[in-house]
Amino acid sequence: MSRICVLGLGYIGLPTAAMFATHGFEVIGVDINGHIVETLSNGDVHIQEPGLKTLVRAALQSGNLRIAGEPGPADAFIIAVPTPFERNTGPACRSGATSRPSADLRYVVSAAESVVPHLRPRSLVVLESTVPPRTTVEVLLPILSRCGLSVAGAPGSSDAGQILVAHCPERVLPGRILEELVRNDRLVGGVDRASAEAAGALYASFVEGETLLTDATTAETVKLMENTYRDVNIALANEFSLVAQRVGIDVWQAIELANRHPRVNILRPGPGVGGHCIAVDPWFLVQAAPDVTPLIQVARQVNDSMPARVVEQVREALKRVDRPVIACLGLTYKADVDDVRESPSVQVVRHLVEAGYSVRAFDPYVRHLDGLEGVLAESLGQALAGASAVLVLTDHRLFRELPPGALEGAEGRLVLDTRHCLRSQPRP
Ligand code: SAJ
Repeated sequence: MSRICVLGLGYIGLPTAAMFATHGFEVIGVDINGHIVETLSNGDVHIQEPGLKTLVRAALQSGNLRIAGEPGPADAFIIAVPTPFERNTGPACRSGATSRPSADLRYVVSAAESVVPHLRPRSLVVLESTVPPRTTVEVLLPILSRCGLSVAGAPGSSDAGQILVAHCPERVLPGRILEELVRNDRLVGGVDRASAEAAGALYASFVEGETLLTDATTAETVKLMENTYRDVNIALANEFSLVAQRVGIDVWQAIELANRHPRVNILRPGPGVGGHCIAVDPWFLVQAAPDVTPLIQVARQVNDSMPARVVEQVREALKRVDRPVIACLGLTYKADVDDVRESPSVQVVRHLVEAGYSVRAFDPYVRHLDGLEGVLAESLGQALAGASAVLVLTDHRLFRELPPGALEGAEGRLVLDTRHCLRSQPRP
């Protein structure tokens, strides 16, 4: 197997394409977004991720990575396109019932359709996108079957399918993608044994962790379980922070003390959960079994309610300040990434603006944000000038490393640190 076509050159597809290209494969990297194709073809990289630019440039310069707007012939096709979620706006929701978002598979479907004409006997198709359980079997296989060859695992196909199919979910942490792509164990869910073995062998070309072979539906579910586990645990930390406020204790000290128990490891409370994974994936499990997942659904609601809680805290803290100007620091969903998808920090800023506060927001990784152009400051200094209060929303290194007291300044501004990330003043 020497030629690979990677569909979707985003946070996962691009590093994966570059990784294969620097491990001896001939790779066609495909994206339907003309701007991304053009940027990459010029040797620039549209994603901020440590080491990625260097890796992509090395892959392009080696001649092993070619960027294209549509797929071409290859031995393996890797689908790494986004799976957004759509909020249910049906009659039940309009009547006030709880809306349960579900997966929007349109990009997965069109990527799968685009590879059909290129399938040949022994082609391997790998779905990396995070999807609800049974998507590989119930959505992907029927599309691939249109190629006219027998597809492994598809109803009516012979035992030995001519087209091999697997789901190999990505599990890498934004900010550490390249390291985790290589070091993490890799889940490989085949629609049959031959598919799992072929996909496992492909990833073993660069994965140093173990390749764990299973079936496609188990791999889909495991990926969702991992992110749901984290979401529920963050919700618990957030709920503890609300209890702590109510009983008048410092939640950070309380968590530190509780975590001294050998079997307790409470995560960090904050302004909520963002990003395109943890804030989304639990809904894909709920979608599969809504009546048996009350805990998962409530955890999502707890985390989604956190931006509004932060706004309540700000309102309470500033109620005696006349016409306050608030400097909001950090807009991305977590530290030192450039991703604002589902970011609770952005939601807090939007709520504050809607509530009529005068806001100046600064994030070293964000230069533009739809609808918030008027509040974006170009520098930390510009955000702080004239501010009566500072709200820290994302724990970027730039803010973590500020000297104690830097944000209070000579003016003695009120500082609310939702991430507990600032260096504290030495105690007198
Ligand atoms: N967060 C907290 N408290 C914490 C930890 C995180 O409030 O103690 C918040 C973060 O600020 C952020 C959100 O949760 O808003 C998610 O951040 P994260 O660093 O926990 O995770 P992601 O979304 O960047 O990446 C996750 C990872 N999954 C797990 O750790 C189980 C990663 O391994 C997955 O590959 C990725 O989702 C994905 O693509 O699915």
